[in-house]
Amino acid sequence: MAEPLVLIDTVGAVRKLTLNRPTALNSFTAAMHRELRPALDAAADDATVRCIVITGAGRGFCAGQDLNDGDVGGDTANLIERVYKPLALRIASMPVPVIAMVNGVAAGAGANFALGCDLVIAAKSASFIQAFSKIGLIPDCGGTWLLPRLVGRAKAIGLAMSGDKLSAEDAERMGLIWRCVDDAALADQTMALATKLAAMPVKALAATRRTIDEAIMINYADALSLEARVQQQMSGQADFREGVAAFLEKRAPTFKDR
Ligand code: T3D
Repeated sequence: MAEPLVLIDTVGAVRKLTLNRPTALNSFTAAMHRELRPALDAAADDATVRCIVITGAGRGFCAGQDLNDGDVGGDTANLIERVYKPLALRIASMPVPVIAMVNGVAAGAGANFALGCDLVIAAKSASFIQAFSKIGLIPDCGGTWLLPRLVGRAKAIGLAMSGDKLSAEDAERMGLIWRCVDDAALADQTMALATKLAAMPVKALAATRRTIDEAIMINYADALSLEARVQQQMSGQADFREGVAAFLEKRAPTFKDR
């Protein structure tokens, strides 16, 4: 039987998805997308999953669209509408935090797929490349939206136009990613972070992502009103009551909402 193109492991409340085409640096094919989307949907629907980690097998994270796959060079708008837009929106709407554990090179749509996750933790030897310009394309998979918001217009345009490789250390310095760690520590530090997030009120963490993303696009007064509305919803959740009770009773909380 053929190897799965997405490996699925569960450790406690953490679901780990590993892109598994290491000989082509885990670049996306139609077949891989056909496994990745259901794997994300299943994680979203599984009440026992409270944090997701996405990584790549072998020496790369993901080299973007597989340039040998049948989809390339055809109806690109259709490919993006059909595949990359739903993928980016799926990540942005996950009910639990999503961590990209970037173990190696992340290029093209692979880089922006990682950057669309809530937290990006990368090995020192990893790198990020907006490879699109080198083949006459523009950043996709959310890149044009994410890059200026993460690093500002000047750096966004520099990265996107040059297509230069950015080391994980520079990516952290620039504010493109959350953390860069020693290669040997990547798996343990990511799992420690994922386990910590999984024990937190994940419904509020997902609402935090949603609200920050929305607040970026509205004015200050509207953002304050948005906070009021979302906070009203959150304060009606069992997790809020549990958090306050645990604080007052000087005990560790047990959060269950999702
Ligand atoms: O219509 C549309 O396609 C629109 C959609 C666009 C979305 C996109 O993502 S566009 C951007 C596509 N990605 C790229 O342009 C990146 C291409 N890859 C590279 O530039 C380099 O591979 C890297 C800089 C990422 C890594 O370089 P290096 O030297 O570490 O590895 P390598 O030797 O180039 O690659 C290793 C193998 O992976 C190699 O195969 P081989 O020769 O050992 O059989 C290489 O061909 C393969 N590979 C890497 N990236 C891709 C790929 N195969 C297919 N597609 C790839 N994107």
